[in-house]
Parts: sequence; structure tokens; C-alpha cells
Amino acid sequence: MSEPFFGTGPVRPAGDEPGEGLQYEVYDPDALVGGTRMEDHLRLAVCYWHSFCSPGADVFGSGTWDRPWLGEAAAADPMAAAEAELDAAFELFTILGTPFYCFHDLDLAPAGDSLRESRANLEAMADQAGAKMDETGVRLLWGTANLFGHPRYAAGAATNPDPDVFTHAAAQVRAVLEVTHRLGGENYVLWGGREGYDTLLNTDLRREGEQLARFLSLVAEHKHAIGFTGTLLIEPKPHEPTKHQYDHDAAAIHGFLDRHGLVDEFKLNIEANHATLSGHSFHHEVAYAVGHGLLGSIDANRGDPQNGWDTDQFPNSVEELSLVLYEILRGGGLGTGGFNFDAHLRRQSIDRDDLVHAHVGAIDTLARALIVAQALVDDGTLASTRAERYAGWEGPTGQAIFDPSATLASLADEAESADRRPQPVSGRQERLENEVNRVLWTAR
Ligand code: XUL
Ligand code: CO
Repeated sequence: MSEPFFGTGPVRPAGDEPGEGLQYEVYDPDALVGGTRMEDHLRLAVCYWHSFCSPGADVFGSGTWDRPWLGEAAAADPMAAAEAELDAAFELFTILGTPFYCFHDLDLAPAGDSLRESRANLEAMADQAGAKMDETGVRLLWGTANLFGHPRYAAGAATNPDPDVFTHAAAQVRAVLEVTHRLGGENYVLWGGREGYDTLLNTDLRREGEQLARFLSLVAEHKHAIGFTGTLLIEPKPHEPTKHQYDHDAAAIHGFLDRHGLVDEFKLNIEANHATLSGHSFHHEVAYAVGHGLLGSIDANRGDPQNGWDTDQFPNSVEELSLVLYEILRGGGLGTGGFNFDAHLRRQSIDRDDLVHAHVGAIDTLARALIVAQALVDDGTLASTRAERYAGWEGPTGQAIFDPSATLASLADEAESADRRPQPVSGRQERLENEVNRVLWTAR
């Protein structure tokens, strides 16, 4: 083991006696919330890419973060640089006490000169990651392939006009799906990085949709062929980098999967900032996924309310996350999924330990939101108000509408002959908002 990268020791759980060093305000892995350990509810994961693989550059300027394994070091000896990066990554996971991590193939290992060499690099680095996992007990929440960074993918991977790009993507996914399986990964994510278009002037929408469906069905077949029992996840995003991405939002993916007979093979990895980019709230996207049995996992971050792009900031809103966690708890929890921090520091956050502080704040925010969400479940006001609002559908008219023998005419005849005059009732929105705030302010 090299010199420690961070200047911080392990962050102590909130329940421990106060002492030296950092301590969580709220997060305590063993604390029970609704009878389940916090760690098991939240299944927290640190993402490799934003934390370790980027120097903090933006379109106006070069990197500002201290990541010594990037740049010249990576050019001189890419595998040694990847090992130094791996050391720092597992040091952070251990400091935070987070049970999971996530990676892209190219986060973990450098690309080689050929597909074969890239695969060999990935497998060699996966061996090292596996040894670190055994040593620390940290597990893999999901693996994924970077099918968007290299210029060959500028016009998409599966949806590229050139079929040789499709097979190149197939090779990358095969390699990282197998590595994910070997490392005991609990999910495999497909984010359609550039599966979309920049202009319709050169795009055959229908053909690209068929290509994407073919790719997804091949991935599902391979999952079964190798005996991978984890969950395949698709991550919705409406745009950025392309003008329009085919995996626009949860409902668009649901329709696409249904159209292509793939709905039983995939679930969704919902990302907060992608939800807001699509004009929905994070709450909406999670509620849609839970409501249709499609929730797989979460990429937790936030956007900036005053600008419109994917700023990937660490989450800090208990209010937003409480409603999200409320839906998740009511839906029975995350299953094989977890909360992955797909978030990065701001460019001016140049101290190494800023990465620790960012995660600590985000983890406490989630822990607090979990407590509020459980209190909302226990309080029951939202659930009972909703049940009461739809109670008519349990009664004779509601049942008759769904009776297969009903026709538009039979229902119309019954409405005319009974001469019922339905009365509007209050949606009680403000009262419900007050109820949520009451729990938010008082939950312990
Ligand atoms: C991009 C994004 C990705 C995926 C994994 O916006 O969210 O990091 O989560 O490829
Ligand atoms: Co993401």
C-alpha cells in the first residue's frame, strides 16, 4: 500500500461517542429505521469516475483537482497509474464506510491498442479490484461500459450508422459484463451515452430504435448465457450530450421495452439530475418506476435550479430526498439497487479531503431523508388520503367499469338511468404539503 492519499481517518458513525476526526451527523449503518439497518436501506455506493477519473476540467479551462495518477503519470505507465488510482479509491471507500462502489470499464483500466488488449487490461485490474474487495469487504453495486468517450462513438454505439461500431460496443459490454459478474456485481447499467441524435437531418429514427432494441436483447441473452443473476438497468436521460437521447425518461423507456418484448429483462437506474433535465421532478421519475415495478437503482445527485444542464452536484436536499425515499420504502425498498453518488466536486474544491466532506454531507442528507420517509410511512396520512381519494374504484361503479363485459354503451346507459351527479372534492394539496412539512420538521 502506498502513502495515504487523503488526510482523514475513518468517519465515525453518528451513534458513536464524539471524538477526534470526522463523524457523521445522522448516518449510522447499524441504526434501525423501520426495523432495517440504515446501511441495508441505503446501500450507498461511491462512483469511480467523478471521484477519481476526472481532473476537474471544464470547457473553459484545464483540471484543478489533485489526481496524480492522471495526465503525465497515465501517459507514462497507464497500468501503474490505474493501480495508484485503485489504492486511493479503496482508501476513500474505507474512510466513508460505504458498502459499494461502481465503475465504467475505462475508469478501472486504460484502453489498450486493440479490443483484446483493452480486455486484458480490464481483467488484470479487475483481479486487483477483487483482491481489494476481499480485503475491505466493499462490494460492487454495478459495472458499466464507457460507450461515449471515444470519437468512434460520436454518432452513438448501438445506434451508430456504422455496424462495426455496434460490434465494437458489443465487445466492450461483453468484457465488462463478464468482469461485473466475476466480481459479484449486483447490477449492470446501460446508460445510452450517445444513443440519440444531434440533428434529424441525418438520422433514421426508426432504424436506430431497432438497433438499440437489438443491442439490449443481445445483452440480456448474454447475461443469461453466463449465469449473471444481477439486474440489468437502463438509465434514463433526455439530452446531453446529444440533443435528444432515446432513453428520454422512465415512461419512454418503459414504452420502448414493452414494444420490443424486453420489459422483464430490464429495470431503471433513476438519476436525480436526469429527471429534472427531462422536465420531471426526481420524485416523479422514482414514483413512475416504483409504480410500474421498474425501480432498479438510484444515481443520487442534484442539478442547479438556476441552470439547465447536468451539474451532478452532491445531494443536499432532505426535502427532495424524503419524498423519493418515501416512494422507495412504500415500494418495498431497493432490492439489488442502491444509492450511487453520481456526483462531482465543484472545480474550486481543490483540497483532497473535499471529496470526503462532499460524500459525508450527502450521506447524512440521505440518512436524514430516510428517517423522515419512514416517519411519513408510519404517520400514514399520505397513504390514507390517497386510498380515500380512490375509494370509489373499490365500489360498484369502479368494479363495473373494469368488468370485461362492460361496454361504453352499458356504462353510459347506467350513468343515464341512475342519474348520479358526481360532486367535485378538494385535492387538499396545501393540507398535504403541511402534513409533509410537519413530519419533516419533527421526525426523530
Ligand atoms: C451521465 C451518467 C453516467 C452514468 C453511467 O450523465 O449519469 O455517469 O451513470 O454511465
Ligand atoms: Co448516472
